[in-house]
Amino acid sequence: MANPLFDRLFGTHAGKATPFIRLADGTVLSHQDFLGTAAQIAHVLTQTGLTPGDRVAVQVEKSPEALALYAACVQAGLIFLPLNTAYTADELSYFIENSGASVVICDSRNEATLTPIAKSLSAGLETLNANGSGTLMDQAAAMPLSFVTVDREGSDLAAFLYTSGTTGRSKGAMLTQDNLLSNAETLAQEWRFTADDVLLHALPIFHTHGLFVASNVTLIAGGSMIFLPKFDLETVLAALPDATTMMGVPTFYTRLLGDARFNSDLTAHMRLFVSGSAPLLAETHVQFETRTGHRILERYGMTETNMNTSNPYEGDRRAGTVGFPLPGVELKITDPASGETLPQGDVGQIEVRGPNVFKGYWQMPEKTAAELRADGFFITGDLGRIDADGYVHIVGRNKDLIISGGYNIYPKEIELVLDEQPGVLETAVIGVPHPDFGETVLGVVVAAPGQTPDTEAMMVAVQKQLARFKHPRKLIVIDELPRNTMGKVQKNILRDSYKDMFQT
Ligand code: MLC
Ligand code: AMP
Repeated sequence: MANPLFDRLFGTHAGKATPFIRLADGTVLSHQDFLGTAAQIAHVLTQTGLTPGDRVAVQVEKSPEALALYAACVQAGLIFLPLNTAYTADELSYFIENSGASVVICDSRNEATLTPIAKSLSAGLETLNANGSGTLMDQAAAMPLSFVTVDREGSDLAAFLYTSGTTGRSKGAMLTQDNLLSNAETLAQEWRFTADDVLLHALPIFHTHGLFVASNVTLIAGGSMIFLPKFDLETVLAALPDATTMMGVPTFYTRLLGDARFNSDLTAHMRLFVSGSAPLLAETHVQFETRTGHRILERYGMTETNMNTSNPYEGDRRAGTVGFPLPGVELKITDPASGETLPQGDVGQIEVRGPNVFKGYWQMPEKTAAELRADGFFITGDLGRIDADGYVHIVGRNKDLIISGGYNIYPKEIELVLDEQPGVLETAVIGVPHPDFGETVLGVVVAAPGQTPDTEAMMVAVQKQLARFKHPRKLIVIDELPRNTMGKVQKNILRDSYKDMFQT
């Protein structure tokens, strides 16, 4: 028996003093240092009584210890459940309850709020802060630096990542060891990662992009990462000369292009810039090449599937396309109504199948069946086409989703909160173009007859319940929502009416 994910990502580095994590202050942690910390955390978790398959809910700031917690879960056969640091207590209660997490690991500053929630759901609670302090590491310090890896199969679950849905209820996407491992192996190969690579890592580690794509690819290649707490323009510019590669959401690249210091001299030594999680405007791609001489490599993925397509490392990286299906991934364009494959070049829904595709939504068989076909094809909800050269183009979404700065926001979740507020008849939440975030959230409100909703009070209600990045940047009150003959709100008309609201 073995533990394929741990053995391949982490185990191969056992005892190696090679650099793995480089911090902005110059500290370098070796693979050995990192694995020692992971082993100590694995002891703490298992000594509190956790057994393989238990869920570990984690809402902590980015730090080497936070990443070691992920490695510890893999080594101990526990299911890692990372959560956006922006989530409110209301949102967290749902995730903890829905996942049946056995323990919650949070920042000390949220301990008082989360303790009663964890207690009421019979979950333990430990703290871990950005500087590595807290009850988790206090206990870990006394633990041995090695841990006997728990046997797991490739089909066993490694992580739950929650993703919102069109009904407003988040779903726990169950990812297996094989899902993560197959994708890491493919990407490292496709993008030519080696032990010499130094990845500039400024992404959060609670989503697929920063956690699995960036970290797993680096681990599998034996390279190192400049591990920054977040994307801060000054820090990123200062760190670039020491990096060979960078992964980011389009906002990273537009922010870099907004600074004249970001030029061909600063990037001459770089090997690769990868973009994903949201559409990279063709104009950003072109501007980037003009400024730096580098062509950004755009790829396409999602929480449920990891990465599906990529532009080629060698060959033409085409602006406005997400490249070709990755080796081992099948991609087809189908008719949303019939599910039949459409003729080459037609626009339809994108479906994917492969070792990267998740196992289903935790305890939601109906939602799983609605999106994951019995033959293994996953209906992504994205609309696209394949051109004559085989490049995949994403042309829109068949799901009501806003992507702001790489974070997914489902309008329904916000509409449910807004609709409940006094004086409101109904609302429609839409995404409109935004120069920094790509898209941003706009709330359109219709007043109940004879009433005037208090939009400021509505924003307070939103703030209490929903993470900051989901908040509408503006609420506007109109007389009525445009509807089609079936009575369905025509969000496309609203999007068109307000498309210039945030454009400069
Ligand atoms: C922060 N804010 C956001 C936001 N991020 N609002 C909307 N959208 C976002 N993405 C809030 C802040 O809380 C702040 O609130 C205000 O907006 C402005 O903050 P900022 O300082 O400009 O934001 P910053 O902290 O710099 O963050 C922006 C960002 C960050 C783009 C750097 O959001 C980020 O790192 N995004 C990456 C997301 C990601 O990793 N996605 C991958 C998902 S996986 P206030 O109160 O100050 O106004 C996936 C699959 C795949 O999609 O294919 O990869
Ligand atoms: P998430 O559920 O957070 O994993 O987000 C996945 C969604 O992000 C996909 O379904 C797409 O809509 C979008 N996405 C990811 N990468 C790209 C890309 N390169 N271009 C356009 N959209 C993308």
